[in-house]
Amino acid sequence: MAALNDNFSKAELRIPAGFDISCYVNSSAIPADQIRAAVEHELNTTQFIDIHTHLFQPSLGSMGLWGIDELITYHYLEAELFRFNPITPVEYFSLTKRQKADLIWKTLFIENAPISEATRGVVAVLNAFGLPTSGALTEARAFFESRTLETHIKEVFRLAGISEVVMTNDPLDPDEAPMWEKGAAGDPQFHPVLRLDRILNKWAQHWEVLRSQGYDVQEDGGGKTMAEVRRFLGYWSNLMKPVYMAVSLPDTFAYPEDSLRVKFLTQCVLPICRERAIPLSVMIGVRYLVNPALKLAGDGVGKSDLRALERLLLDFPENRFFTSLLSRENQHELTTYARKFANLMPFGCWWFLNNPSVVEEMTRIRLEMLGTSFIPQHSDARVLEQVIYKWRNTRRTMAPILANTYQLMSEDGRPVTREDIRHDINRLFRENFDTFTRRTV
Ligand code: HDL
Ligand code: ZN
Repeated sequence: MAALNDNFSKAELRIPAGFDISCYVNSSAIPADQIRAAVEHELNTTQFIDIHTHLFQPSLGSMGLWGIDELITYHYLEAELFRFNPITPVEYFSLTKRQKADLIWKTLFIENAPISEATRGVVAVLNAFGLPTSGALTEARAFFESRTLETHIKEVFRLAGISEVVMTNDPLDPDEAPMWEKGAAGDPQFHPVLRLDRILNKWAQHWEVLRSQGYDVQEDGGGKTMAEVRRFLGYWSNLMKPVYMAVSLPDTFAYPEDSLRVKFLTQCVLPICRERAIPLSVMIGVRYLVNPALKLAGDGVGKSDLRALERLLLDFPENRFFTSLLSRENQHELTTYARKFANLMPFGCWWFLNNPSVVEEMTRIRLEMLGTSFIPQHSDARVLEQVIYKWRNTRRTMAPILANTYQLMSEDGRPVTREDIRHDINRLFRENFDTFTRRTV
């Protein structure tokens, strides 16, 4: 019997009965009927990096959302509530957090089966902690209230199979910014990102905030504005030490364009990203507040003209771009562009795309055209415990797709080994991020 991989004993590997143990030796070909099990094992035993979330390190205190009432009042579920319950958004938003959660729970989880992606996710979190997934919320509320945040985070990350998450940090958020300036302690499991939306998309509403902080900026972008915005971004980059900068852009995003957004992008953001050797993440395709009454749940999606991205990639070859697009119709184009530009890293199945039916299609297109040179998923989690179901779903969707990919490779004459699978999963869910952000060259 071939020696086991020396890192694991047979018991630790939890090898299924009747499993041909020889394929546990790294370089042995895996029999076709064992490929799926090997893929599942490697997915389950690799800790992923979650490269885009709205989670916060513990030192940012109240910015971080967690617990059952936050899970149930996630804006994805608020949108679903209004389809099942006659309550108006104005009436709903006048309720307390607990009243909102009680209404959503009754409507989407008791009166109706929780079969949507977002409702099923809450069920998966409750189940992961052994809590009732129907009936009253009493026990669940008592459980989460009993938890200590630091130990809870470690347990949640363990259950999700992630080693670290990347945050979204807004230097113009009136609640978050002061915490950074007071010296919020960093955390090795939470990586900062400098988020640029209020400058690039809402300059008219925010230029006076910069002015009040001593930056000599003008609403029309004239005078010293560009130099001063560079100084602002430099100050916050030194304070936050972001692993990348990020911005969400509308479906109408255009480049080149005679606009303040493009001036800030080309004269301030991209030069600083080059200086600091960090990527810019452009997330394109949002139609903001198509229904303003729904607030955070009110955004929609629009197909983008990717020639804007094409020109950015061409004009700024020294910059690296993480890119996630919101429209399903843009995905094949994005994958094609990634074949043309090595400074483009497609990532994730964003927001309305993070459903198994679409994730499967996107991931298969990307594997077929890019091999493992992309990042399949991020959670976009807003509430801590969401990473548990979002990453469980990713593993569940990825396993058959990866297994099929190796099946085809084997049928075409190249047997797959355990080492292949381990290497590829590590590249997809860790190494591509580390390399693209220059955390490891
Ligand atoms: O702009 C973004 O980062 C988006 O992910 C929005 O936060 C969006 O509201 C969201 O939560 N998507 O999952
Ligand atoms: Zn997001």
